[in-house]
Amino acid sequence: MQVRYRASQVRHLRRRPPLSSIGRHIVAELRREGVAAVPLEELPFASNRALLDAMPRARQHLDRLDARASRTLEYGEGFEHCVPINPSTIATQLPEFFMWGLDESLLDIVERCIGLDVAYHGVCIRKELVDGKAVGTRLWHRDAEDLDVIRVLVYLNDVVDDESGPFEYVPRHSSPSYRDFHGVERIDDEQMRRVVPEWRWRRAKGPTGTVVFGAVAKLFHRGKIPLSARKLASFCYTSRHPTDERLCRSYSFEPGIPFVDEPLTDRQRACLWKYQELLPTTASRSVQRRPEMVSARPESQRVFARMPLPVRAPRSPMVTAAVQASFAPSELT
Ligand SMILES: O=C(O)CCC(=O)C(=O)O
Repeated sequence: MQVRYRASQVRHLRRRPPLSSIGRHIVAELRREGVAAVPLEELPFASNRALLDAMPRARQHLDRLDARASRTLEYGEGFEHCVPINPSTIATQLPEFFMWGLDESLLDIVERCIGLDVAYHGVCIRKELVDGKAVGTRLWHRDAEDLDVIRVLVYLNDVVDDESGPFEYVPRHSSPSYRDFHGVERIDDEQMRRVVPEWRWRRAKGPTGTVVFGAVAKLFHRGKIPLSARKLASFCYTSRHPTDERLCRSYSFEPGIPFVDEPLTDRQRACLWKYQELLPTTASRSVQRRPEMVSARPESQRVFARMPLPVRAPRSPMVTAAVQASFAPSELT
């Protein structure tokens, strides 16, 4: 698998999109540190204005949500620490968020990081519950949808201190592997301290509009337990042949796709991966209504439950050697 993935990255080298200087900076930081945090206004993205205009509306939506929102959740499990806005609501009332994730300049950066054509799994807009619980993505983990997973977080409120629950991570150069935890599946702070001293942990803080790029399959990270209701938009990307399709689907924007009534370029459509067929046709666009829970896929084909993050199987020495022997085929290798 790894060898085939690397070979595809090598073939993709010729097609790498060019980057702006800030794009090059982000890619370099992801390679070095695994995380890059930049203010939204420093990103030369055509859709920034629309996103900024939509932010107050998103915050209002989130303010109205409480723990009862989980009863009408369009996602599966994995939301015990937060309440999200449903994908169909985003598609119809906050499409600027979904479309920002498809901005061609953002896709260029993500494509350079992954080194392959990318699949966009959508955006999750959510608010943390202030309950002090170490659950879900508040535990230390590496994302396992694919060999490379890029998450782009946009803070919708100030996250300038530890109490606001910043994205916390162990930088790539110090990041352990699952094997270092000897089979422990619930990696809380105490477990992490045993393997990586706390002074090596980093926190991505910043005011409203801070954009955090994370190579989240390559480093241990978590959302620090907040003392206030942090609000966040989280965008997710993998290759188009992810290692764990079920995990990709469990937390995806799939229920929102039938309501995306926006013009898309061929590249943007292709980034929707296996969901392109769910886009409304021109004829059906005007009759789409926001439902509480709808997907064009039959129930039997939908997989909602977010699976526990699998512990990655140790690589065989032969595969490791083959991968190390090859030259770096992607920006993050
Ligand atoms: O909430 C955060 O800051 C981290 C989110 C996270 O770890 C994830 O989505 O995998």
